[in-house]
Amino acid sequence: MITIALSKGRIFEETLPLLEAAGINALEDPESSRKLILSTNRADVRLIIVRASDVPTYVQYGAADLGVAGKDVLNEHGGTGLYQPLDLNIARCRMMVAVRDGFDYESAVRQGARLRVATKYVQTARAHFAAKGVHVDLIKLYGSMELGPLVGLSDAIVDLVSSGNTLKANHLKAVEHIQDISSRLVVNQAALKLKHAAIQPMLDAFAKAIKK
Ligand code: PRT
Ligand code: MG
Repeated sequence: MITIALSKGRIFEETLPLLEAAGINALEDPESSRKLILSTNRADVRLIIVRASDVPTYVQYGAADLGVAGKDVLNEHGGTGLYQPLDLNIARCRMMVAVRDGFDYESAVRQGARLRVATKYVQTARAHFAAKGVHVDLIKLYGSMELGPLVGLSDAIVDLVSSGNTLKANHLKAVEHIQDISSRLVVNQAALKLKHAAIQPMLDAFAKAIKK
């Protein structure tokens, strides 16, 4: 049995065509089904539905053989025990620093002010500001980071931006680009050896189907 870990929403939707290219079709839709284990047209392949940030953990421990996870999530997880053979080029967005419209980020940084930064991406934020030599107090949040600067929780946020509409709607502006983000295929290293005959053809089919 090959188990593939996916999260609901954009990753599931954008992975479906890649699965199809490998001859794998989900028999249920996670948006309408409450099942967490979904069968496919192939008796030897199943999908499990987990939180986006839990995908690397399921694959690391071998509870799933394969998974699809954003680079943002992999940066936070660290990637231990994971083989990352393919950038699937899906769920693309940008990791950015953003502040309130009126906030003078440049001079705050120039004056060596200690910035308060709210984020779900603590490792990414720590590495980014350390590389710039900017002192920060990191405040860990689990979502809706955009609220932080509006209610005085923080000076800045580190968050993902795709259309920019969420920043605009909340009177925030992006002031720094940290990294381009897309989702990667992750593979359990032991499974790749033990189930090589089943997994390698899937990797080949995914690689061929990736849109540049
Ligand atoms: O939602 P949940 O808390 O369950 O988990 P999650 O947010 O980690 O999962 P999900 O499914 O929302 O995102 C899965 C992956 O999609 C992320 O790990 C990213 O790699 C990728 N991705 C691509 C995004 C976005 N685009 C994105 N725009 N993830 C989140 N966003 C959010 C962003 O955090 C911000 O709040 O969308 C908002 C901004 O969008 P715009 O279009 O208004 O700029
Ligand atoms: Mg989300």
